[in-house]
Amino acid sequence: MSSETTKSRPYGSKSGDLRLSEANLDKLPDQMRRPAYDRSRVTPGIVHLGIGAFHRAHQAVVIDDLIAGGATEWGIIGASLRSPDTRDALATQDGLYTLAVRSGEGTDHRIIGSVLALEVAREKPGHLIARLANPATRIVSLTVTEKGYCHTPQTGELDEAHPDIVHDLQNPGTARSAIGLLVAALSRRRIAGEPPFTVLSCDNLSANGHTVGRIVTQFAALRSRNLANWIEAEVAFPSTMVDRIVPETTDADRAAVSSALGMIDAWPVVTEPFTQWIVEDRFPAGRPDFAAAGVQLVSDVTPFEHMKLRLLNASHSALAYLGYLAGHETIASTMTDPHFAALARQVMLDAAPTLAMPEGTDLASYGASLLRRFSNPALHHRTWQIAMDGSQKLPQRLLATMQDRLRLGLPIETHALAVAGWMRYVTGTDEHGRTIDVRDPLAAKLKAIAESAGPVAERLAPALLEVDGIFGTLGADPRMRSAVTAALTKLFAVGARQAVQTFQPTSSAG
Ligand code: CS2
Repeated sequence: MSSETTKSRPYGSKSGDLRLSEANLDKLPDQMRRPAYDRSRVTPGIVHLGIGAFHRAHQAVVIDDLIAGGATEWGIIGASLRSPDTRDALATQDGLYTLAVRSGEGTDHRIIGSVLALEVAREKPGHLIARLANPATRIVSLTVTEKGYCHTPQTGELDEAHPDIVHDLQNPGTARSAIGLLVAALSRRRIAGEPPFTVLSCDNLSANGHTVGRIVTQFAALRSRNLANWIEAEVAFPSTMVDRIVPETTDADRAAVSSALGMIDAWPVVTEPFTQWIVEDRFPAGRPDFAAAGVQLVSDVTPFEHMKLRLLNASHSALAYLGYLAGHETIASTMTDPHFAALARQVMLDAAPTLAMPEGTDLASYGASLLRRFSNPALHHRTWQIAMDGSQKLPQRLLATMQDRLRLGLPIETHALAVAGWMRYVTGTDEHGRTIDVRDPLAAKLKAIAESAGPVAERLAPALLEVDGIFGTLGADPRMRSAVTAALTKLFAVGARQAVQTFQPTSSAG
């Protein structure tokens, strides 16, 4: 979700170009919305780790609204873990950037002012740890993507062999991972006798709050049992469900936004009109009045999180792998093929019986709205972008549903086709023999498996299903093996387009 993988190219660096900044706000077109508050009076209360496009189009917008309503003690310090690109682009803009909301009706531009300063952990980890340890920081939120949690996706446990974890255990003062940074700062708070901050994960992990809580505590226990006990007793890790589709910003977006502004914005964010944030209300260190900005506060976010992961993200991933293989560059383009739209819908229908939603939840209209959002022609959301990091995404998006459906005695062909799409994709060669740029922490391992199995479904499917960190015990289930092997056989035989076009869900799909 964070755009740490996005490479910003020098943009608008010609001298003489007017640049978005505090001083130039009054030179923007009159009607353009901008911070309706005095930014110099805003103080930081939140440090956000992973200041990519998603955070800037989602949480930072909510905070911008709240500050405008008077919550001036909740400004954001944004940190990237590794890449200096966002900091470099926004520092000269005083942290200001444009939110461009696109739909079929056009684009709405708004300047966001809630990000007060930016940091890069890798450059000055000590500085960032000191910020986190400062009692003024009451919430530390995260969008570091699934792989940023240094865990085993299938189990949700800390991956103790992860190179960043090994590094951070040996060098707590120069931690690299989000987990190492959080624990270094929490340890300082404890030693100083200060109350901790609340940790707010905003990534698409199952039970994201519980998961990050577990990983942080496991990491802390490797440093000191007392520290781990203190974290367990004192630190709140509310779970959240976050939703907004935010494609990577392209140079064309930069140019279009800058032309609307009449000045350069080196890194605007582009998104859809829809936005949703559901948060568990556990903030012992205080929180802004989220509800005033439309955030839903609940006591248990699990059902909403499952609904989103299993309907939105699951069908997104299915469209991404199969759409990419069928030659579609974007989700909107994939959705123009009615068979792909039908498949996305079927992924959602099949997930429905595995959900336990609160009374009154209308899953059918939720699903229909997702299909409309995916079809938004104004968003250039690349299938390749969503296909990234499949090893970290599959368990909570697709596999959990398959597990539940098998338990309920229901067929799993629809999801098996999506998983087979991922398998075909990670071979690294497309249907025309061209290389696929597979981005995944396990890419090398997956490629080696694909090379030794060859393009033979009966060998490749079982070999990939044995990757324990992804599939766990589900990989050994004969029903799983046969459904995925059958789908992969078809993909190799007729290609993704035809496999989707001829796909018939079993009638008792639930
Ligand atoms: C997408 C998500 O990149 C992906 O894997 O499925 O980022 C998706 O766009 C968001 O979760 C929507 O809220």
